[in-house]
Amino acid sequence: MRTQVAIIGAGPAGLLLGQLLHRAGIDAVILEQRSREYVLGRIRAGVLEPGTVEVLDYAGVSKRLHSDGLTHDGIEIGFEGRRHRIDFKDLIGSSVTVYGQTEITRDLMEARAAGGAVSLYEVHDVAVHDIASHSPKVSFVRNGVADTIECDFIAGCDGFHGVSRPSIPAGALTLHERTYPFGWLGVLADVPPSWPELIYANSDRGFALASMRSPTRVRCYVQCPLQDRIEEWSDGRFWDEFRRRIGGDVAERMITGPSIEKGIAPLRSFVAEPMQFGNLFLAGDAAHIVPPTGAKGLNLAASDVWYLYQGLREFYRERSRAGLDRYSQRCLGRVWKAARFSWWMTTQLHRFPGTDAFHDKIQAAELDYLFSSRAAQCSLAENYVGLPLDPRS
Ligand code: RFL
Ligand code: PHB
Repeated sequence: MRTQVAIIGAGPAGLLLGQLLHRAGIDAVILEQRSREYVLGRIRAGVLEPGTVEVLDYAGVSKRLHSDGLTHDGIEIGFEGRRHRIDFKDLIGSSVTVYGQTEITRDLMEARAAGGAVSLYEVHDVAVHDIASHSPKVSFVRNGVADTIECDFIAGCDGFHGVSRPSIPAGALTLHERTYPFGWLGVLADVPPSWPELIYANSDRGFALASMRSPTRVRCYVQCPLQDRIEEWSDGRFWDEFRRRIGGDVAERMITGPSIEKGIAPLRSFVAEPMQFGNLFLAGDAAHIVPPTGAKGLNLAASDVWYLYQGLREFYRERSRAGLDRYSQRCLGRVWKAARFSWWMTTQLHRFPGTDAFHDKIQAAELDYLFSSRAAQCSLAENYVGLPLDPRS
């Protein structure tokens, strides 16, 4: 089999790249180790920056996003029994869109099927070869039969645990990492949210996030110890803990219901530099992970893909490698700023085990400054809503 771009991974990064390339007449094959249903069953991101929405508009997959997505003009931050609103619209004249990653994935899968582009699901033993050459290859096994795709470029969109990043020779990559001493326990439930906007709460029992997917579906999280097992968290225990952390009128009026999904995710900051080697390009979680507190992971995947798409289009239209050669550099400026913001949100809003009173006082001072300074609020708003995709060109 031969294609122009072999894409490993059918998460949002791989599917979005496939869609952009398909519309530009560039041939691509997507290889995914899981089934379609499994990919659609993963509950993850929920907040889209306007820049991500623009890329999805450009890719022609935003019809449902515009009809079903919820526009949010701000967020609330809970601390010491009070909630403070950060009004994006007033501060920076912009907003975010609440629309689930699952729905974006579904929209992209449907567009790909309608366009007749090739996606191979449930492929195993995916391996990349000759990535430093002009004719890289991807080998894999499907239905017990070994096969190889020859291509011009490989896009490693296979997430943090994929095969692409580890295929780059040791020594060519620098890895930067921070882990956090807690995870997020998340619950999805079919009940209407009793909060109009997302609430990020730093309570003395730990962090909680009140989010949503639609007017009839909530997504809620609590910070939990890393060693907690999901079986220890009945729905009743989760809602009780969530209520205590969110507090106030929301705790009193909120409606709870049985969880339709429940999981614990560890928190990590990770960046691999550079994001390319030869003709292998990493995009999305394959190259970097941010803790979910800043809602940046999916948005970074979309901006990487946008830059990679531009580089590939330039190569096929103008036979110029200039955009591809600059790919990593273009991505990393934005990646590090999102890594900083996500680390900052995580640090300010969670309770860290084993810290002293000095740490707590500094955290309280930082939040007090945020609630009282328009400049600090503008900075949060600007980063949350998303830094421009391309400040220099
Ligand atoms: P994905 O989604 O992990 O997709 C990678 C795909 O590659 C496949 N794969 C392979 N395929 C073939 N061969 C192999 N060897 C393979 N190895 C892996 C996998 O099966 C998978 O289908 O990465 P991608 O596309 O880069 O997308 C990244 C986003 O999924 C991620 O950054 C976000 O979900 C992060 N995130 C959030 N991001 C936001 O922008 N806003 C949010 O509100 C937000 N909330 C979250 C989040 C992530 C969370 N978790 C669970 C980590 C909330 C949570 C709880
Ligand atoms: C979500 O709705 O899943 C969500 C929203 C905001 C975040 C993280 C997750 O910061």
